[in-house]
Amino acid sequence: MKEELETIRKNALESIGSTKAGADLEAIRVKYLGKKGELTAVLKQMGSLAAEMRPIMGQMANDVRASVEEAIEAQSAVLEQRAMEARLRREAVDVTIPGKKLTVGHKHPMYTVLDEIKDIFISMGFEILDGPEVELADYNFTRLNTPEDHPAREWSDTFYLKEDSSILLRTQTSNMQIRAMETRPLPIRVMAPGRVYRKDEVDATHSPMFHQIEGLVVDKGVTMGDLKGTLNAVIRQIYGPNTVTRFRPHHFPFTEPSCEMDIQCHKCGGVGCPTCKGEGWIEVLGAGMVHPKVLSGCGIDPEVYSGFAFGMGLERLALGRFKISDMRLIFENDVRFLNQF
Ligand code: 2NL
Repeated sequence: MKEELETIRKNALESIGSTKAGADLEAIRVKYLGKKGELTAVLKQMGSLAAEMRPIMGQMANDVRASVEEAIEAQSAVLEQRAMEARLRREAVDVTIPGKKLTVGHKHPMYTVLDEIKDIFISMGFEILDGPEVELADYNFTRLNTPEDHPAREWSDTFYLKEDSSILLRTQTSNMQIRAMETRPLPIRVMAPGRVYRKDEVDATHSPMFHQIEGLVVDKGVTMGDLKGTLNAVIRQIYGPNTVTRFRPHHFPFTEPSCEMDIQCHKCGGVGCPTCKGEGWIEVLGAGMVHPKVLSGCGIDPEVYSGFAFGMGLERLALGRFKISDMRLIFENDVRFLNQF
């Protein structure tokens, strides 16, 4: 029996020493110390021993149990330690690796120009409006005195989103001003910048998507004098205090009378040069007194109130300002171009 106990101790300690996982240790405990384990089996033979041998063998069996339990405990601590070390290695963070460099971009040149213009209008008491680019034809055309048979509503010029021509990509930002007149208390001073869409082929001066700035003032007693004074003040802040301007008669369906505003060429002083294509003047915007039909269509009495409105293209302003020769550069987003501003 003594040999049997020694064999159990030897085998148990050997297999404990070579375990790699906690579950294996538990299996060993069951195999040797469990109710049906090898040590228990040996103890069951105690009855057949001489009486004086029983305490000695009992003592030895207890010794074996204690040393196996001790070894299991010790091996369990070793495995835990190993697992912790492996985990630390796996999750190690090298704090000496250099960080990722953040590259900070900058504002697109066109938005530099737009932000300046917004500041000018805000300083004059205008509110800046933002609104939908997908619009009802009603807000884009009909309420701007452009009825269904008007040539400006041709399918060849406008991106329609429905067969019945009722929904479209807005061709101007006037939709926002109509919405403002519908919903806001008078007087109104608003400015609506944003993307507009027309079926134009891409070339140096055209793009099917471009940006417009429109403005609208409605109050009692607003006159063409207010239009000229306001636009002169705005244009002189953009192009310089000594800019010479002129207003030419024009036609828009939504204003009456309508005009276009030119600035005298800053390059040649009006003599004629490549910058102004020999004209001496450069067109900068369209404007006019809001048509009485547009006012009354928004529930404003044209006998009591009057207003002026204007619209200009933002790309053309940015091209002139930064001496950029081709509109495509504005939209291509080539960083070699954009980095220059
Ligand atoms: C241009 C000309 C213009 C307007 C836009 C407008 C808006 C309302 C009522 C009346 Cl709600 N008019 N806008 C008026 C005149 C000209 O734009 O050449 N744009 C690039």
